[in-house]
Amino acid sequence: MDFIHTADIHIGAFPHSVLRRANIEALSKIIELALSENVKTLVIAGDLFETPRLGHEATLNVIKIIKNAVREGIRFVITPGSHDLTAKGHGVLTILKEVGLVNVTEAIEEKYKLHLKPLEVNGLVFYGIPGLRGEREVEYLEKRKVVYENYSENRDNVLIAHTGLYVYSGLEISKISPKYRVIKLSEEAYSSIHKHFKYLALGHIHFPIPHHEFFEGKVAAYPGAPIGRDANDIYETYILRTKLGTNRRILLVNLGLRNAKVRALTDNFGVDVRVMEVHGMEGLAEEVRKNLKDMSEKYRCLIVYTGKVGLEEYSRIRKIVDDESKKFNAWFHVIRREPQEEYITLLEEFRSDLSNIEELEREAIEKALEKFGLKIPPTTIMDLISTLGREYGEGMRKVDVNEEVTDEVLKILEQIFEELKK
Ligand SMILES: [Mn+2]
Repeated sequence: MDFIHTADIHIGAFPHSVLRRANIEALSKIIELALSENVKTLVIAGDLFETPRLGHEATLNVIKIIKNAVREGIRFVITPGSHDLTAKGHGVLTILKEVGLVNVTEAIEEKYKLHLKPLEVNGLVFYGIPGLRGEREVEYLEKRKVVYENYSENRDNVLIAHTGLYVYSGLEISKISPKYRVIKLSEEAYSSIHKHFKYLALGHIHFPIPHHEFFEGKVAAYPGAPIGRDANDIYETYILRTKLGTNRRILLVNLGLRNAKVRALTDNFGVDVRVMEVHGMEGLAEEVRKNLKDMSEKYRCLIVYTGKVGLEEYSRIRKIVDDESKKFNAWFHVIRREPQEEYITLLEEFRSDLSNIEELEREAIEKALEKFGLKIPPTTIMDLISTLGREYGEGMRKVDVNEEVTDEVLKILEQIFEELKK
């Protein structure tokens, strides 16, 4: 019994940018790949959408794409990720489910347990753990408080989970990207998962893990994002191609009699990436132009490291890159420091890097909470900050976004007050 495993498509990411259609085109490509392998079950392990930023045009297009795929015989199995739904459980995913275009796995939190409902599609049974606020899903897994309802070992069961779990791959996820917090469950928790499931279909980490093109056994894997949602992901695509000799991908999973066999279906997803370092202003425009010209995919992405230059020089460099990129309709990102060493020495020892904003944010918040003696998880405060900093998506009404933000902020504040009462 075969199925395709993908995740983190993030339709709606990169709004107002050259890349704004790349993610939706990746979904079309994924469907095309599935059909060419004659596989009719498509599992999306969370973050199909970048909800707060998803505009009406993208919504309409995604409905058309999914409708056509369903007509071709594809059946979608989707577990909500942290970016898929609003606080009220609204979102395009709910609409798609209500009109019967996709299947969404169900999970209910009740009496300190997470109850998962089985979802049978094309002879396979899926259970899905969604991405919850404050990473509560990890706690449920670790304490073995996940209930697989109507479980039968005589069927092919697959667990889908949108969460940051440690997966053995020979590479350390935290070294690949310090932005991910990865939790290593106890032996007992892992063996409980493997006792019930031949395959653990993960989502949330945008880097493919294991990054190999074929693997088998009692497997847990991250397919990785086809495109990603920020500059970090675009850079990781470059690293994947140049340092690890592989590519972005989806996974073709075959549940054998005892073990799962997994094959990567790699693709460029229309993205070309170049990285360059600036060593002075002379000849810079030409070098930028050459890099842009050398790229052949539809989406040209250029990442430029300026080194530790002054702000004025940085703006001059940025202006040149901006001007040249416009001529090629290219996406660019200019960073005011040296390239990150850890990507270059991916397999060697090094400490996590503090140049990552989220990591810096977390450290600062942790320190502040400690200083004031507050026992609130730093992730709750980070949730609050990111909710307050939400952008308006294309074609969205500001009042709707404001209302949504207010609702979510109130919910987070409630959580904080609950914690403080303890
Ligand atoms: Mn994601």
